[in-house]
Amino acid sequence: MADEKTKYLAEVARSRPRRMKWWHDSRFGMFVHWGLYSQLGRHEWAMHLECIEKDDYAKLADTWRPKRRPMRDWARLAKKAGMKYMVMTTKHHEGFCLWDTKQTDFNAVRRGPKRDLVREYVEACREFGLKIGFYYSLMDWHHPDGAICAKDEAARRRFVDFTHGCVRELMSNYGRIDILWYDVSWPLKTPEQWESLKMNKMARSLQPHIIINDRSQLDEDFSTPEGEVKAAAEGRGWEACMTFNDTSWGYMPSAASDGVSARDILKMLRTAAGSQGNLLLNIGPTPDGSVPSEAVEPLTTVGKWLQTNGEAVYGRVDRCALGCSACGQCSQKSKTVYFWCRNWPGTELPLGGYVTKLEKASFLAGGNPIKFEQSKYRLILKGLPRTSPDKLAGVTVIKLEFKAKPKFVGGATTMVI
Ligand code: JFZ
Repeated sequence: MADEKTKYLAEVARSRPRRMKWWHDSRFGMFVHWGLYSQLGRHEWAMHLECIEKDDYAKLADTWRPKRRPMRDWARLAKKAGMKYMVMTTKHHEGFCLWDTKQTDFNAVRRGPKRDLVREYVEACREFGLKIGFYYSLMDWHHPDGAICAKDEAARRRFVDFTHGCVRELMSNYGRIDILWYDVSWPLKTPEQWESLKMNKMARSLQPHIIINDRSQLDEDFSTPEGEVKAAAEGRGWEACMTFNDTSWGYMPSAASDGVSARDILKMLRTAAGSQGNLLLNIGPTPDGSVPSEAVEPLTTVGKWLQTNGEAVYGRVDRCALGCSACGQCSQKSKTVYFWCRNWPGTELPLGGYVTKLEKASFLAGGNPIKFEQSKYRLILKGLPRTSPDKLAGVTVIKLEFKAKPKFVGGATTMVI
């Protein structure tokens, strides 16, 4: 068994660079949390937090009436925002399956919506040229064995068969799927209990190119820091998932006032791009599936910004140096450093620590050249406008083309030592 796992993980690691190239190059995706909880508008954990009885909660399955193909609006906005892929909750902790499943009647075809919402989602992604991810919660508050499976072997057997059955359907019935995004593996404590190895092998046999996250108790392809944009160890793919309101993944009208601006999103995106990570930014559509209002303007603005600054974001990036100025931070591709200036300094911008010869400085948007002086540890950009040229979000990217991949020696202390 240990042998089989080692062999599997080695095989997965071997094919990983080929499978994950598009994902790394994409950098930016849309997460969508949409389910019965959207009708409550009080967080996707409302059933648990508010101790709602299972049968009472299940009534929400009959009152849910999404409008016609709302996923097209999500996909259109994602595309406009410069996002390259989507991940939608096919089943969250509440246990309601958004697809046409044979594993349970608690699904969108049998109950209120009377349609396969996963199929509509997949079609919308394809229509707008976005890669397709399925979020699937292992934890299930509705399934009768979902909790007792930890203590009762017969229940575990049934629940694992149910889980694998769900994953098999999702991997079989919708054509090519690009990402399998598992979540919360409570209450089983080991991948052996979940039979994760068997489950993920099955997923990979049905979708050989698929990328799987790290929440089935096997490390698989990438890490998923949550609530903060934080790099995993070098060489390990990572994707931060973030909400629009710091509170809820599901629709929550009152949380809109804690909103996230285009400028905030660019900060997250810079952190991701600077450390070879991805950003999966969540929207929680309204019960009928409309895009939540707080997401529209910021995402549209970010999309406009990316039209002229995308080069600093998409594609193969290196990990970049930290701390050459308090006016902004960098992303980097080999010999080229992109300095994302958030705190515009006025007509001069000094950058510390780059000791490789700079050949050219320019504004990434528009391409106008910038004059500069370089001494041993300092680079001074000159003749800049008095205010930030970027009127969309006040984030101006300066492209610095060095003679070679730049060497960086951080901080004045290096000169003293
Ligand atoms: C989970 C869910 O409970 C939540 O509702 C949402 O779907 C989110 C994307 O994922 O929450 C988690 C999962 C993992 C961690 C924290 C919250 N974690 O690893 O810190």
